[in-house]
Amino acid sequence: MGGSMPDDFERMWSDLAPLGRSSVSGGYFRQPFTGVDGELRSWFIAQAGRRGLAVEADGFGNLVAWWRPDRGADRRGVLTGSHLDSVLDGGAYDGPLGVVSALAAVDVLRSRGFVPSRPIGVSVFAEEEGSRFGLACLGSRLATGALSWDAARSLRDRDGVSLEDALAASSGLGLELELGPSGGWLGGGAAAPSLRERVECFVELHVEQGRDLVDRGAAVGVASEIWPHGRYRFDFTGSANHAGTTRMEDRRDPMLTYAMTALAANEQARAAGQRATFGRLEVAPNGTNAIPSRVTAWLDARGSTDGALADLVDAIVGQATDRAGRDGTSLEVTPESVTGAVVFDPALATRLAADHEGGDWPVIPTMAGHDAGILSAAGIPTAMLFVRNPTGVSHSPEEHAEIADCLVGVSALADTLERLAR
Ligand code: HGY
Ligand code: MN
Ligand code: MN
Repeated sequence: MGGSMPDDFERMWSDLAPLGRSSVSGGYFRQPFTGVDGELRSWFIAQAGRRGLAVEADGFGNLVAWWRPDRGADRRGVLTGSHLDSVLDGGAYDGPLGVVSALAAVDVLRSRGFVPSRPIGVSVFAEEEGSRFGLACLGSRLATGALSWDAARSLRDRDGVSLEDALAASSGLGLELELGPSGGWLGGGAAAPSLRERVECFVELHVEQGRDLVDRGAAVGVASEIWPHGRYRFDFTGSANHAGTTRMEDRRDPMLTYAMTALAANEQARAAGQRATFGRLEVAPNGTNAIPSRVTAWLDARGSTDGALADLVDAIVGQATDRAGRDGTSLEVTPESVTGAVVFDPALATRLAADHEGGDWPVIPTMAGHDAGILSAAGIPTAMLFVRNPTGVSHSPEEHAEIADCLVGVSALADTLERLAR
């Protein structure tokens, strides 16, 4: 153990509360490789130190704090944890709840006198939301090899800063990161064992991002699957012109094509029982008294199956293309990331959900993406626990979980780790 007593759940939660919080909206801006990210990482490293956990970094921004038992330290570990970054103006729980709960679960296990027979790691994956570099689960994709460093290094944020430069600059934030990613994972470079070789299984605890657990009257649940989802950039190009002097019939206005496409996306998704959202827009030149020359919009689409997702996107692109023809504009669509269906290990989900005081935990699907989906797709047996969210609101300052439910979640995670690391 480190020199001082570890903080409990509520203390850790209140430590994190001010970090990256907007005084205007009350929401969080915790973008990766920024000053606030450095504060979040320093906090995590300090918490790991208080528990005597050994922190490893991998040069991609991912961290793991290991509880290594005297016997079994060489065995593959049970990994838990989540992420500390947020969407723009996000809630407090999406990500941090999984990290704080994991540290608190280690404390619970120790207070029970439990000694694991294999290492237990608490992970923090970088840029899960893709809020800065556009690609969700960036850290876990790099850690598993789902994305190569060569493909990732030149990703750019909205100010044109590359991922490579952002990572290099983060050394000035007091982060204990190894720089110069080499494809190895967690501190060893290219010759290090891969994630799959070091990790037996992964469990991510997460705030629920819908109301399924509320409807079922359950404080915690287990994930069955993640819907396929993707991000698609729509570049609508037209012709800039004067807002007053250009006759309506002479215009080539990309905003019109975009507007109709947003309506079409909503209509198509409703009709098919799927999800489609345009939540980000860039307009050039973005002047009040000029017809825009270009509108760039990002579609987030999610479907119940890979085929349903492909059909949904095809239908939206088809309507957008027709409309562009009528508006005299042009459209280019670029899929920026498409993530296939993830079905979590059903035997593991059933095992973790069964035989609890008060009955089995519900096993439910989610339409949100997670690092757990990336690790599962990499062949690592993976499970997720969800904690009830009273309103189901997420990716918003309104996101919430009651403290009593969070503590049930900590205890559920401790039980789960005990089953896996016994
Ligand atoms: O966007 C998502 O589904 C996730 O919350 N990152
Ligand atoms: Mn999220
Ligand atoms: Mn999340």
